[in-house]
Amino acid sequence: MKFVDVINISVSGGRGGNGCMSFRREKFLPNGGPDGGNGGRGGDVVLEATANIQTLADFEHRRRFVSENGEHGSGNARNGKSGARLTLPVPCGTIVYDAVTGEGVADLVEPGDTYMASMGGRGGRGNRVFASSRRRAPRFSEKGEAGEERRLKLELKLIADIGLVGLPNAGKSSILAAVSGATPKIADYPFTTLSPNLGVLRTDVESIVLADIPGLIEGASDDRGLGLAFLRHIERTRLILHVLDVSSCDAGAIIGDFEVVRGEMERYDPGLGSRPCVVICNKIDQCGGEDELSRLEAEMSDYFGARRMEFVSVSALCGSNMPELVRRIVAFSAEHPRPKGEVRMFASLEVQDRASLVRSRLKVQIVSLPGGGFRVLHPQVERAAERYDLSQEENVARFTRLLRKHRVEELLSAAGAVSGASVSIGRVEFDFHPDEDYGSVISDDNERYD
Ligand SMILES: Nc1nc2c(ncn2[C@@H]2O[C@H](COP(=O)(O)OP(=O)(O)OP(=O)(O)O)[C@@H](O)[C@H]2O)c(=O)[nH]1
Ligand SMILES: [Mg+2]
Repeated sequence: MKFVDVINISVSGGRGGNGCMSFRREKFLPNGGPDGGNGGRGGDVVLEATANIQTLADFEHRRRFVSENGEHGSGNARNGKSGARLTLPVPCGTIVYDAVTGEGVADLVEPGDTYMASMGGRGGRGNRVFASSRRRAPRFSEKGEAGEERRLKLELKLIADIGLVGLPNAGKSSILAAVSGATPKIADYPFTTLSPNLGVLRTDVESIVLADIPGLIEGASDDRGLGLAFLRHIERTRLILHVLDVSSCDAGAIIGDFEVVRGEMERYDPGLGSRPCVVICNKIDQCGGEDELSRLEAEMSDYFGARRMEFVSVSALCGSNMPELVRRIVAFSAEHPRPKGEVRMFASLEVQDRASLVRSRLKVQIVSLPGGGFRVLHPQVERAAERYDLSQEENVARFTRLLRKHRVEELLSAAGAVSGASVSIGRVEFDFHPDEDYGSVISDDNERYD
C-alpha cells in the first residue's frame, strides 16, 4: 500500500434534529398542553489512534467525512434519536493541525488516543421544554444546529525508539531485518526502500521499535533523491543508527559518505546532530583480509572517537558481529528508557467535557466587509442564527437577547457600524439598529452548552 504521511481532510459533525412544535390532541382533551419533543444531537467525528494501520493512505480516496444527523423530535413528547458517532482510525503518531490556523491541536500517540475532530450540532428543543406557569402554550420550537465544520491537516510522525539512516544501498533494511522480525525489501540497487519500514526487537523486558527510512543522498535538502521528507519519521527516535557501507575499505571515502548524510540531517533539523548515534560499519565481509579491516577500524576509531561516537563493525549479510550490535541497542534502550508521554509534540488533550470544549472554541470577531457591511463571527451566535426559526416572533426576541449577552451591538459600534449598516451572522442578514426597543424579552435562559 502507498505510504502517505501528510494529508488534509474536512470533517463535519452531523446536524442536530429539529425540535417539534405540537400540542396534545386527545378525544376528551381539546386543549392539551405542548408536547413537541426535542431533536436528537448530530453525531461527532472522532479521530482514534490504532496500531492496525501504519499510514494515512486510506484518506487519499476519501477526504470528507460527515457523521450522522440527529432525528427530528415529534409530537407526543418523542425526542429524536442522536446521530451515531463517526470514528476515523489513524495510525499511532498522527499529529493533528487545524488547517486554517495551522495550530497543532492533538498528537495521537498511544492506541486508543482520541481527538474530537468535529462536534455534532445540538438538537433543537421542542415546544414542550418552553412551557412554564407563565407561558402555557409556547408556539415555538428550535431548529437543530449544523455540526461543526473543520478542516484538519494530519501528519504522521512514526513513533519509533531507533531510526536507521544512511546512503541508499548501505544496508539499512538488511540490518532492520537482521535485528527484528521485519521483512523489508532488500536489493542491490539504491532506493529499494521507498517508504519507512518498522521492525520490533523483542527483549525479555521490552519491545524496541526500529524505523528504516529511504536512503538520503547529497542534496536531499534541495529535494534530490527522495528528499528529506522521511526524516520526520526519525524525529521522535531516541537513538540513530547511522549505517555506512565500508566494502570499499577506503576510510576517506567512507567518512565522506558519513558527512554527506550527517550534513543533510542537520540541515533538516539541527537537533538531530546532537541525538545519540551509533555508527554501523556494514559489509565488513567485503573488506579484504583481517589486516585491512584492522587498519580501517583504527582509522574509524580515530575519527569517531574524536567525535565521541560509538561505532560497531558488522556484516548484516553474514551475521558477523550482529549479536554485539543487538547488545548495544538493548543496553542503550535500558539506559535511556522511553520517556512516558514525552514523545508527544503537544500535550495530549485531556478528556474535556463537551461544555468546556465548546467554550474553548469560541471567539467573537467582527469583520468589516469591503462594501461597508459587517460580519459577526462567533460559533455560538452563528449557530443560533441558524437554529432559531426567526419567522417565529418569540425566537427573534431570544436571538436579540443572545446578541446582547455577547455584547454584539457594542462590538459592532466599536468596529464603526452605524445605524442602518448591513450586518450578517451566518446566513442571516439584517440592518443594524442599536437603539431599537426590542420589546418584552422572554425570561428563561435558553442558552446552554450541553
Ligand atoms: N556483502 C554484503 N552485502 C550486504 C550486506 N548488507 C547488505 N548487503 C547488500 O546490500 C544491498 C543493499 O541492501 P539494503 O538493505 O537493501 O540497503 P538499504 O540501505 O536499505 O538500501 P535503500 O533502501 O535503497 O536505501 C543488498 O543487495 C544487500 O544484500 C553485508 O553485510 N554484506
Ligand atoms: Mg532499504
